[in-house]
Amino acid sequence: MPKSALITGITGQDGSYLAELLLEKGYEVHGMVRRSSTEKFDRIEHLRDRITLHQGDLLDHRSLTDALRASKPDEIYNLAAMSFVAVSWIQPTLTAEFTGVGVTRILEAMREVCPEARFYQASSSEMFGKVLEVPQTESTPFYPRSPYGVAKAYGHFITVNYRESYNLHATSGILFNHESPRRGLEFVTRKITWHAAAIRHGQIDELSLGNLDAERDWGYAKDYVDAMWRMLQQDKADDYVIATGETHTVRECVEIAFDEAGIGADKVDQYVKIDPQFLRPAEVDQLIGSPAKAKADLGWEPETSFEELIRLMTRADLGLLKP
Ligand code: NDP
Ligand code: GDR
Repeated sequence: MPKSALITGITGQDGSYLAELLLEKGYEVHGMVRRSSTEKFDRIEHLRDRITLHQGDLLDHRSLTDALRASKPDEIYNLAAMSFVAVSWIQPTLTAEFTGVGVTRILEAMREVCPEARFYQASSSEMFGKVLEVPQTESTPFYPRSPYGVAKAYGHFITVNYRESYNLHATSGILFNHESPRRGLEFVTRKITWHAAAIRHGQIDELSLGNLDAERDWGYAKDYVDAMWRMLQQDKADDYVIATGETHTVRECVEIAFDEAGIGADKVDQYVKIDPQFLRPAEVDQLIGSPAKAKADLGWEPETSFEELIRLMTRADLGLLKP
């Protein structure tokens, strides 16, 4: 019998790569999608005839139990969330509902329908926020700096609590930023690579950004979904940091993208305008994760460097926008 997996957030960046990985491994793949007046399934269009989709929403308990009953999963990957940090200040309560309490709803549904399944929670380096230790590990205390980070900290602790209270196989993956050509255009790396390509093709002549000095530990989404799968293959559920252990600035990202696009790494100040609307009410400090435990226990290591990542994203956008 092939294993069955249910992915919430299958239409997102990570959901689409994880679905591909699980299909390659012979899984029966189910995805939960929410109803919309216009279907936006671009990232999974190429997989549509190989996966089964179930209507559901993290706000609706009944739809969660129905999706679990129908998919009978051995593994549940809870990737659905309001995932854009900047919007969490604009919709703080909704973010808490989806990204925080939504985790309790799906854990409760799992307890009711399939308590023997294995559960993965998509936790985030945003929980570290105001950094108390560098690099950050599984035992670094949290000090979130956005409503999103606060909601994710709730999601993390409820996952740990259900593991300890009900002996569920519930794992929290604390993933640092990970990007790809499928990244949403509102996130900074993809915004940069898309604009670099559009500037190169003569379609626009400006890129508006916020804090160029912000630093992140950026990896490749394809590498990171492999870590999610590895976590659920462990006999014991646990928490794992997934990161590269390196940090880079937004400015470096622009320089690499401009170089790859043939604009020139030295042309940042010519094209980039600082727009205060992209500054955040509170910024996180220096995020650098230690993947040491993931390497030791899961045999996982990042395979794609930051520079390779930004170059491959830029090439993808150059192709996409080619006139
Ligand atoms: P995306 O924003 O690309 O995808 C989010 C997914 O969640 C989409 O499929 C979206 O559906 C779905 N979703 C949102 N709200 C609901 C809801 N109420 N009910 C059901 N589905 C919902 O995010 P990523 O793929 O980048 O991230 C996946 C997860 O990992 C998220 O939880 C994110 O917070 C977390 N994470 C991401 C990191 C990263 O760097 N990418 C790092 C650390 C954690 P729809 O298409 O309908 O909008
Ligand atoms: P982040 O990603 O908030 O870390 O959350 P994002 O790409 O939005 O921001 C990264 C850094 O870049 C700075 N920045 C800008 N950001 C955006 N979006 N737009 C800009 O114009 C801009 N200019 C500078 C930001 O201030 C920030 O410092 C991502 C999401 O995927 C979360 O879901 C996930 O949990 C975390 O990564 C880990």
